[in-house]
Amino acid sequence: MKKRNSYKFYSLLLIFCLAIGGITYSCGPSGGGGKNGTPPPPVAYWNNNTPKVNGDSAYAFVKKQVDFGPRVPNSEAHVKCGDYFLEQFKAYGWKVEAQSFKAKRYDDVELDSRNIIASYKAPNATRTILLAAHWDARFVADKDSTDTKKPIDGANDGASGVAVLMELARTVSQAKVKPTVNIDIVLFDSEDQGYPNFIKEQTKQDTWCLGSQYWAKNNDTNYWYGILLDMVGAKGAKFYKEGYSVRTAKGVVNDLWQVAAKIGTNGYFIGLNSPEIVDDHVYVNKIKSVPMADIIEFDPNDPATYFAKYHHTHKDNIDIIDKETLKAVGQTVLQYVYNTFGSQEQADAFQKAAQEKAKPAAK
Ligand code: 1BN
Ligand code: ZN
Repeated sequence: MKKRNSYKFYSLLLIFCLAIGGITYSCGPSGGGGKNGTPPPPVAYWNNNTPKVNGDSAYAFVKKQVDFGPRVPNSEAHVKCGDYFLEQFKAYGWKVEAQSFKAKRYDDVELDSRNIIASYKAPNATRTILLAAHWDARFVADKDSTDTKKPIDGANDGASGVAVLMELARTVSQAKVKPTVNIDIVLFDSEDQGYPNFIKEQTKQDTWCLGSQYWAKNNDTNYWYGILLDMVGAKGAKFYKEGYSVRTAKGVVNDLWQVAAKIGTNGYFIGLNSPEIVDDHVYVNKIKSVPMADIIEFDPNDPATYFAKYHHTHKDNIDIIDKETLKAVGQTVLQYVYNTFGSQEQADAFQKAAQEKAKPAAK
C-alpha cells in the first residue's frame, strides 16, 4: 500500500514538472561533435526565462538593410551597411570586429569583403556557439526575366537572416536573464556572388560562400554547434530539415524542430526532410567540423529548383517579408540558445534549482 502511494506521489510530481515545463528533459542529441571530441549540443533542459523576440523590430532591421540599396561587394551600399552592423552590435554591448579580405569571384574580379563578427561573453562559460547568416546581396537577378544584369534587393536572401540575428542581439542586450553560453554571431560576406546561370561554361569549383570559406580557414574557436539562417523572412515560408544539416548535425536539427513544436512555431518548421544544399554551413562543417544546422526556406511545390519563386529575382524585395515569420524563427532559435548551458556545471545547477522549485512545500 505504502509502495503504491509513493509511486503515485512520484508520478504526480513528474506530471507536475512536465506541466510547468521547468525541467523537461528532452531527447539526447545525436549530431556530430566539434573538434577535439567535443560532445554534441543538447536541448537538455527547458529554460522558461527566455525573453521575447519582437517581430516589428526584426522587420525594421530588414528594411534598414534594404534601404541602403543592394549590398553588393565593391559598392557604396555595401560599405555603408557593413559600417552600420559594426555600430549596431556595439550599441548592444557586443564586442564586434570586421574581418576584411579580398575574395576572388568566379571571373577573377576582386571583391572587397568583410565578415562581421559580434561576440557575447557569458560569465564562466566554457562553451561557445555560432549563429550566422550572409549579409551580401546577389549582384545579378539571374533567375528573373527582366533586368537580369541588375543586382537584387535581397530582402529575404541576405537581409532576413541578418535581421533575425540583430534582433537576437538586441533582445539579449535588454533581457534581465542572459544566456549562459558564449555566442559568436558571424555575418558572412560574399556568399551570393557565385556563377550566374547565364554563364554556360562553369568550370570553377566553390564560387559561392566565399566569406564562410575564408572565415573557416582563419578561425580557431572551438564551437559547440552552429545555426545558419538563410531566407527566413518570407510570408508563408516553410522550413524543412535540410539534408546536409540532417546528415552532419542531426541532433541540432531535431532539437530545433522539437523546440518549434513546443513553442508553437511548427507551422513554419515542417518535420520533413528536404534535399542537401550547398550553403555556408557546409564549409563551416567541412573545414572546422562544427555541426551546423541551416534553417532555409524550401518550396515543396518546386523541389527541382528547391527555392521559392522570388529567389534571385527582383521580387526578393521588402514586399515579401513578414514580421511573423521573422519572429517565429527568432523565437525558436533564442529558445534553443537559452536551453544551451555554458558548462556542464551550469546545466547541473539549473536542473537542481528547477527540481527544488518544483518540490511540494514540506509540512
Ligand atoms: C543560398 C541562397 N545560396 C545562394 N543564395 C547558396 C546556393 C548556391 C544555393 C548555389 C544553391 C545553389
Ligand atoms: Zn542567394
